[in-house]
Amino acid sequence: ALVTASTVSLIGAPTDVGASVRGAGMGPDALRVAGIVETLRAHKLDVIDRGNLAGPPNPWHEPANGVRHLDEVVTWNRAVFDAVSGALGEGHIPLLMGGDHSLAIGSISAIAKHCRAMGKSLRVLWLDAHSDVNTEAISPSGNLHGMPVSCLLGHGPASLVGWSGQRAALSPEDIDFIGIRSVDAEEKQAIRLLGLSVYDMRHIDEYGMRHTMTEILQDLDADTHLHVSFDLDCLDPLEAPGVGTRVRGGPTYREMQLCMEMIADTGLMGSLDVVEINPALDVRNRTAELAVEFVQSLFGASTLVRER
Ligand code: Z70
Ligand code: MN
Ligand code: MN
Ligand code: MN
Repeated sequence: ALVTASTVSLIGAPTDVGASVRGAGMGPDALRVAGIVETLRAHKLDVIDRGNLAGPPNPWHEPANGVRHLDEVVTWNRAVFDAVSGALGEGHIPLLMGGDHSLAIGSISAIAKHCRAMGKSLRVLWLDAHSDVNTEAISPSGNLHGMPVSCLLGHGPASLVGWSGQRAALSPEDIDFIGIRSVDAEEKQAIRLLGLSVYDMRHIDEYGMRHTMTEILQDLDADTHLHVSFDLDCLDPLEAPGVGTRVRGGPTYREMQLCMEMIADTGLMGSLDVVEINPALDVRNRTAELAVEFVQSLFGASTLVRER
């Protein structure tokens, strides 16, 4: 493996407060049952499972002022922020096991703060069927798992913005989206206005995963901290049925393996979110098992049988 640090800290955040489909809170244990700890250890990584964070239950309310469960999402993200900061402070690679994708607000805010302190630049790869760039003003659902990117860019509910120590944890050029195919109407305008780099399924269909990833990864340098935010609904639901929002037409198993292997080849991945696995909707834990396979590849367990 080319990763710089060799200790992975697993952080479980068992909640679905940012979603309107329940079940993503069981994601951390589904990943453990699928063998995430043993699999990473087999690849000579030190793994510390820090267990699950504690937080409020899902109150199951309707949205208020454009957002559902704001207080609960804030509380969960505070716990995630602290745990991810702690792992980074020890020189570990934090691996956040969600939980829904709103938890990326806490994890990426902590990572952005750490990168600024270390003088590193941060690049985020957002692997998702959705772009998650809604705000409370434009979201059709009020679900905060559709808004984490906006919060990280400095637009969103005040209590979820500014955690990295600056209004915006990320600038639009710091993030690349991969696999996108479901974007709400006003969200599209936001993407254009912000000038975000969206490598949607149309792009992957036309240019292929290899060309797409080559383009995304070409301008990384040795001082870049690469963060991967992996929403399992990025994959085609034929491969990964255990997600709250299935959107057909996603990357195949092979395309996603290549994506992960090309990320691993950079040797720059310093942190990872694995989110939106919904065991209640899965088939025999298939989606968590698939996630473990892709995490292995991200950590350099190439499926290659010959040297290139
Ligand atoms: C929609 C919204 C979303 C995940 C659904 C969907 C967002 N754009 N994200 N499932 N992971 O409600 O904002
Ligand atoms: Mn998402
Ligand atoms: Mn998604
Ligand atoms: Mn870019």
